[in-house]
Amino acid sequence: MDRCLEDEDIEVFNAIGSEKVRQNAHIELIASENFVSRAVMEAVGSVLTNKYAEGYPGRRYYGGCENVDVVEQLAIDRARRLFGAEHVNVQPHSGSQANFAVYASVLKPGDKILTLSLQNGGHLTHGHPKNISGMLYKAIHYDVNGETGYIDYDLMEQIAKTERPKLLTIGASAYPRAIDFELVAKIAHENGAMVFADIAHIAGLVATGLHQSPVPYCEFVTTTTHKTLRGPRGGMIMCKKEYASTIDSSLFPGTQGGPLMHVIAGKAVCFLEAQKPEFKEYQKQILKNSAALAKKMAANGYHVVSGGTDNHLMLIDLRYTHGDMTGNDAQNLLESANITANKNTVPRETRSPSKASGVRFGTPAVTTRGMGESEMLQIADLIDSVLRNANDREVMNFAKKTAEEICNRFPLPY
Ligand code: DSN
Repeated sequence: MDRCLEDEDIEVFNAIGSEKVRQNAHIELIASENFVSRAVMEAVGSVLTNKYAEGYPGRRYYGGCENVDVVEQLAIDRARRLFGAEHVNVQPHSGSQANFAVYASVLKPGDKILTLSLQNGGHLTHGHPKNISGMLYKAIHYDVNGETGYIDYDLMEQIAKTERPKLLTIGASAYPRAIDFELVAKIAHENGAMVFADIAHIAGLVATGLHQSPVPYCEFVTTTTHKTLRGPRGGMIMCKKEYASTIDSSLFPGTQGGPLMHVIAGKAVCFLEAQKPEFKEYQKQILKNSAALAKKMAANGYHVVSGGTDNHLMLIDLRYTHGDMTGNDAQNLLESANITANKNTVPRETRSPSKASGVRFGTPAVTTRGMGESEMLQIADLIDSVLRNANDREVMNFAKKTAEEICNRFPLPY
């Protein structure tokens, strides 16, 4: 029982070792991924994984919770301070769990929700027909403007007026522009809807004041903690205090059992780190890197959706430059040159989500490694040479070697 991982399970040990090598040797451009600090990693790999703690600090269904109570309360207090939230629940295992707990707290099956669809940059949990949010509730969608790529707030208002949804959801996983949460809340409230902002992607930008915060305007705000926020993989809910007990009981016992206390410890550490001045500098660099990458991609002839980016990510619509290449083809080609990204649907998509016509690039992870604008220019040129020379083995080998060289200059700390 007390053997180390290598002795106990060589297969898992080796897979973890290979993953370490992969993470070190690849340029990570998946917009929703990041590398946690050593302190977060330590907290998540701690003895707290052994503890059951159903309930909330001071109100548990198990004995021996005095230490995990400290940890969870720290996480709650730090998150409240960081985002200026009236109430925080740090127990959601993921963003999807957080989102479902919000829906279940105030909606009945059949209630109407107005959201941005997954295809146009939203998220699976924002009413996709194959997700529980789309099965239980009647999801209707506003959209991004097909020409500009910006959210069409006029359309949102028009639909809110005619359809009178109970909840309006704002937030995205593939939207490169700043969101006007104040305007969205106004549209929702004037039309009898509550408003729910999902800031999973931009939480780090919001926490540091670089993007507008939805917290003052929205009844509910959810986030994951592992994207721009750079914490452990998990979720969180913020809400106005009148919804505090409804949200808490919707999460536990409503939709989850025991919390993952080791992950909550990692969240607490992440919220502490996010209050430091260097975290704001880090977020600023994410934005600079994103702008530099998008600008160079455009200069290299690519169609950057909406003409650029205000945040950590961008979408490239390949149909303008590589008519026959799907997003999936591009993802695979880049992967073979040690550049990790993901295929993505784009506005006015013409292909299925499994093929897609675009790729999404994000800069949180490369910025964590210490890369700056000059590396972004180099990476944009690498991407270009890979996508233009798919069948040229020599170019592909050179691109892979260059990607490895860039990575070697910015090693991960673990
Ligand atoms: N699937 C995540 C993303 O990559 O954006 C969101 O949950």
